[in-house]
Amino acid sequence: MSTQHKDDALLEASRVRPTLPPLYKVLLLNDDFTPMEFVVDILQRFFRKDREQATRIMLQVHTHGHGVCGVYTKDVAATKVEQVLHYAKAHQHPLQCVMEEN
Ligand code: TYC
Repeated sequence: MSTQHKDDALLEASRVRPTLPPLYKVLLLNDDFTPMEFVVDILQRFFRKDREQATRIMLQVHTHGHGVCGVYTKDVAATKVEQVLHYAKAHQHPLQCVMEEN
């Protein structure tokens, strides 16, 4: 198959089936100091979880070391991480939040 033909086929495939943007998980990490109630509040405030979902995720982090708060595009995930770290720092808690490609 000619190079030109392959290029045309690739172009056609991307036109018909546009690729989805990469998604990122936002994770909370466990520590020994941040109060459980503060973590539940974070999950409700920044990740729009109800109290039951927030409590479940907080306990997952507390028990297993990390837990997924949500999955977002890169910019949204980065903003969530920034908001959580800023809010935790303002309240003098060492809570850590990271993002990781899904
Ligand atoms: N391990 C904390 C405690 O016992 C609670 C906690 C949960 C902290 C989740 C951080 O992301 C976290 N107070």
